[in-house]
Order: sequence, then C-alpha cells, then structure tokens
Amino acid sequence: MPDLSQRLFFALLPDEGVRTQLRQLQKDLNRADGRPVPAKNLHLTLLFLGNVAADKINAVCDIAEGIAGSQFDLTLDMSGSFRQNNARVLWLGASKPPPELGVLHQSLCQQAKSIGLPVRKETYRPHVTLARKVYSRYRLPERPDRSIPWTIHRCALITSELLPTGSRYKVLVEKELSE
Ligand code: 2AM
Repeated sequence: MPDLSQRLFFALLPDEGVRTQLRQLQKDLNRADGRPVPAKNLHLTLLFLGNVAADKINAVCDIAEGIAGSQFDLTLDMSGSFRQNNARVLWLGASKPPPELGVLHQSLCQQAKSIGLPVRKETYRPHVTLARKVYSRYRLPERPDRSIPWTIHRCALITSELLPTGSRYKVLVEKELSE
C-alpha cells in the first residue's frame, strides 16, 4: 500500500514587504556558508505536526479552515541559532512575542490533540529560519540593526516534501485574519 501520509505544519506567511526585508537580511548572511531558505519558503511555524496519516489529513484541514481572529503585530528584532547535527540553523525571532501568537499556538496544539495527533511538549520558540547547514562561525548580530515589523494576517497549513535539494512546500489551506 502506498504511504499517503503527509508531513504537515501550520505557519504564518509573510507578505511581500516582510519577505523583501527578510531577503535583505539573508543577503547579510552571504558571508556565512550554508543554505539560505528560498524566499518562497520563508515562514514562521505555528505548530509542526510531522507525518500525519492520510485518514487524519481532512481533520487537520478543518482545523486550518477554522482559524479565525484579528490581525496582530509582531516585531522580528533578534536573531539566534539552533544546532542541527554538526551545523547550525540561523533564525530571526521576536524578543517580545505578542500574546496572540501564544494563543494561536495553544489553540492549534489543543485541536491537534483532540483529533489524536501527538503534540510534543516542547517550549514554543517562534522564529523564521533564514539559513540552514551553516558550518562557519558567521552569525547575524543578536540584535540586528534593522528590526522587521510584521502585521500578521495570513495563516496556512503547509505540506512539506523532503527532497535532496531541500524542502518543497505546498500550501493546503490559507486563512486571512480579519482587520
Ligand atoms: P525550523 O525552521 O527551525 O527547521 C517545517 O519543517 C517547519 O517546521 C520549519 O519551520 C521547522 O523549523 C519546523 N519544525 C518544528 N519542529 C520540527 C521538527 N521536529 N522537524 C522539522 N521541522 C520542524
């Protein structure tokens, strides 16, 4: 039987203005080795679900369709890195994540649990990954010169296919928050 499960995650999608500013910061990372995240893939993960069995995918789409609420503001004003195998992932985050972000994350966690998906109890660290597989010591300053103001208005359920060349994302459901 073919495996029809899908690797899924909920994310916030930047608008063009924010994407352009993220691209600019990525250019500063040119001095680092590593693999910059392609512009079209830039996002902030709300909840990573991992591989979801085929018979649960409709229920996850329903959760995404039910996302509602008002737009809110987030300021990307700090950077950092996570270790991943022998390399590092460089990211941009918010020193003061808005409460709405935590509420959205918690609500998605609860709904995912309610349909029987395993949700790991790890601390939510909202971030936008800028580059992966960075082996050099180059980092962005912890407080970049420019912060990026972002009005969050687009949430999405995304499927990710892991390819040798990197991840290929496809938006399954996209929701607009109200003004
Ligand atoms: P990352 O950018 O820090 O790798 C799709 O993989 C998205 O889900 C990425 O933004 C990724 O974060 C996030 N994610 C969270 N937990 C993950 C995990 N255990 N494995 C892969 N991606 C994860």
